[in-house]
Amino acid sequence: LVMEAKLRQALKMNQLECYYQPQIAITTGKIVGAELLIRWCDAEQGFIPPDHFIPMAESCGLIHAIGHFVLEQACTQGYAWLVQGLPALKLSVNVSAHQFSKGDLEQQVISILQSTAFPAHLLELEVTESALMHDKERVIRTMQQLRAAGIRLAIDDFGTGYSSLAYLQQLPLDLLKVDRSFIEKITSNDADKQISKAIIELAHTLRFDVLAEGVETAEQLALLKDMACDYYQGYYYSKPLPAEAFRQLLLQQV
Ligand code: G
Ligand code: G
Ligand code: MN
Ligand code: NA
Repeated sequence: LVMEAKLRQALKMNQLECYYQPQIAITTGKIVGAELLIRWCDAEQGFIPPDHFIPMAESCGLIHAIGHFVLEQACTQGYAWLVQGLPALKLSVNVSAHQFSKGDLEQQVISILQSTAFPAHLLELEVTESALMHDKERVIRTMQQLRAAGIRLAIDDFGTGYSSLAYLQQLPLDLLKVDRSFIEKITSNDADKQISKAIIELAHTLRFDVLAEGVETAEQLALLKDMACDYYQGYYYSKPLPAEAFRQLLLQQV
């Protein structure tokens, strides 16, 4: 409860900050976008990892306010960078299952896009496989509405859930993100290598782009390139960065 009050306060006092992890096109080596990852730095407790406070925020309902904050941050920052003349970048926001099933996500996102003037096609929502497993009819409808508004959709942590291929085929997805657990052992474990390869082929068969998460070495990247993976993110290129550091990194490549 103390933690919940603190988180509420942190949100109000602007002590939550979004970091940006570059997403890179494998063929060109260029940054094409970034995933926003929230950070909470508390004056007394120091850095509190999202793995810790996101589940808490989900159970107490604060996730809706936090989710709104991150979406607004993405669109505001994205628009500011466009106005500054930086190359158009896709910004990816993690959307919790709770936000996804509440029923007003589409309206919320559309209203933020309108008030910030950020182009819908540069915003991507990342939803985990498990978030899509509940009310499938409704999930499909929500996704179709978001898609109709021009927003991109990605499936996060792919390979760890239980999506059937029949279901996956019905989802209006743009991007499939291969879970970091497969990439981690892609060069040392043949099963993980074959699974990654199969996921990449599956994505392409369904006409989705595919991104590998958690790439940490040149060897992993080389293998992914051979497998025709489209994009990657990971410490090999950059860890998540504060907005200004990310902007500096972008400026180096233009
Ligand atoms: O950078 P990393 O430690 O940040 O993130 C840990 C976990 O927290 C990841 O599973 C990530 O999806 C989740 N996370 C980070 N930022 C957000 C956010 O803005 N919203 C939600 N729902 N989850 C987030
Ligand atoms: O669950 P989700 O994919 O949204 O969150 C991504 C998580 O992975 C974040 O905690 C992020 O900081 C972390 N991450 C990003 N790149 C790497 C990497 O190369 N290695 C490891 N170990 N973690 C990473
Ligand atoms: Mn993610
Ligand atoms: Na992930």
